Amino acid sequence: MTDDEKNPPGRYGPPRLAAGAFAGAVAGFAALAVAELVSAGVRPQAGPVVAVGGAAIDRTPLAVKDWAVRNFGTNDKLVLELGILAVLTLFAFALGMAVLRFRRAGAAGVLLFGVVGALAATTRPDSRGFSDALPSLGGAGVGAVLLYVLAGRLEWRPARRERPAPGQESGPEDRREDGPDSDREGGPDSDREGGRDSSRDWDRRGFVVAAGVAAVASAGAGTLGRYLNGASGKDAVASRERLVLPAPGSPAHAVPRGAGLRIPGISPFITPNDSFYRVDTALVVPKVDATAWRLRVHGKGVSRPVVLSFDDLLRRELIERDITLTCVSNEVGGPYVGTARWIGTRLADLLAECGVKPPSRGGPADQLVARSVDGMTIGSPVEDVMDGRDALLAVGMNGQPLPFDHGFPVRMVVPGLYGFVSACKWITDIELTTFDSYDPYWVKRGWARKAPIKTQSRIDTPKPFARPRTGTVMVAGVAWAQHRGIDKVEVRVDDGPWQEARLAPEDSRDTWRQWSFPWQAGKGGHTLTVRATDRSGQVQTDRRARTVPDGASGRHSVVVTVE
Ligand SMILES: Nc1nc2c(c(=O)[nH]1)N[C@H]1C(S)=C(S)[C@@H](COP(=O)(O)O)O[C@H]1N2
Ligand SMILES: [Mo]
Repeated sequence: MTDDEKNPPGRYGPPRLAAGAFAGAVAGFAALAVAELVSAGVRPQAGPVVAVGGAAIDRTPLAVKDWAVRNFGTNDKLVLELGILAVLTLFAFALGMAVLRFRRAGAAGVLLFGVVGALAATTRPDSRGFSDALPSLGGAGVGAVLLYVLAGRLEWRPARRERPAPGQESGPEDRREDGPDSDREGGPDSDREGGRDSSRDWDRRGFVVAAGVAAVASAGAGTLGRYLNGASGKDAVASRERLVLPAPGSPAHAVPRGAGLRIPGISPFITPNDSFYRVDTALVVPKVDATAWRLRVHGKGVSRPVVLSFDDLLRRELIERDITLTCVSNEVGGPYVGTARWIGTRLADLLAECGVKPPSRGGPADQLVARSVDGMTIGSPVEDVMDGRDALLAVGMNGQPLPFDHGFPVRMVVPGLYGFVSACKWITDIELTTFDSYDPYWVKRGWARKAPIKTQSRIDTPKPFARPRTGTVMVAGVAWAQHRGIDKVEVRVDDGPWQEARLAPEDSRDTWRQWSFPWQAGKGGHTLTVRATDRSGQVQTDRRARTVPDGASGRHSVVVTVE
């Protein structure tokens, strides 16, 4: 039997158990709000939800991650954070109910969550040490004390006899605060009223007032923390706003006329920055102040290690190139591919100045490991980076300084390699090493060490399950095989013969190529399939492979009904 059954709660106001759960929720809310406020003084990444989320991302099994990206796309991070909050809410309810019986232990339970958050924050790869524990510990401390105090308002105490009317509210002078185990069963005050035990009661008004004050104060602290965290990157924002990119010494040639087809529904040839796909593990986008940014180049075979500032980098020759970036997590027909006009400095030149030689010329390092400010590690073959392709330390994207989401102030871009083995954002360190001696982040999680981009094509229009009219239907899309180039695209209707599509002019072999196919569509359901052939003669395979470990393969099909 619970206390509530033995002692019917007041006929007016919330039942005691619900009040306990509510107390837990208020304490949990206060803990998160205080953690948010403290993290503004430390750094936003040290907040418990972000830290635990980051730790969860790093530990998520591949299959789950793949499923999350497939189902939630770029909302996967939001879903993760909401999931963490949902779990915390359940635990807060449970602790709040537990505190009715075990006042000290229940309140101390909140501290346990603080320890989990602190551990997650201090063991993140970009952790700055003990200070990262402060938001979690501070938040949990406040949450624990608050829960203890609220639990005091929920303790039984004698009801006031002189006000027998139902619905009475007792003043706080009757409050008893003699600890968790002091519930008295019956006792001298016992009296019964209408068959109900009204000998004991708890301090409803005191509880509601305390919980209300705590909730309002927490909302204030949380809002202030949010605001400060939002403004925390202001040096970085200012450094980006001040930045005027120098004119590239080697500008990109104009995109050839007609490389971007004017067909409704086709992806634009150059993907605008704000619709460029984003894939990374960062729950809080790093805001790096360009004036404080440094890039260190060191490691095996680096006879002249350097540390570069952002100005050093801008003083180098800048080149401008159109390059299509592709994510290894892109499913056949998927959206994680885009083309930008990048401005940056040649990575191979910088490496050569540092004394680096590719393995084919006797260099001892075959892997270049790029590290970001948030602890990401990305490994690329030194051979590919130095083989003459336009491997860039990029500072500009489509005429703008890199957006924060895409790696401000500097990122790598290497034509022909999937992003996870080439495109390190927020880069700060380049280490020359070997594939045998070091596995970077994604490789540790089951992805391939080396991953050149697979020849792929996508139908952008018509959309799946479209209902076009009979007659000429324009089928169109994009095909890519970066650094090899696209030679041919073919379309097949149902089980018919492969028919050559019209290729738009090629911008470069590092970019995708648009194609179109005017289809004489007859009534009924039809399946359209596309395949590309690259300039090395490779025909896009129809063998289906999943994204793990080195990129999806297979052919994109779209089913339509012609009316
Ligand atoms: N620091 C950092 N860089 C990163 C990643 C990351 O998670 N962290 N993800 C990589 C992956 S998997 C891809 S596909 C590209 C995506 O770049 P984008 O977000 O600018 O499109 O960034 C790469 N660089
Ligand atoms: Mo990726």
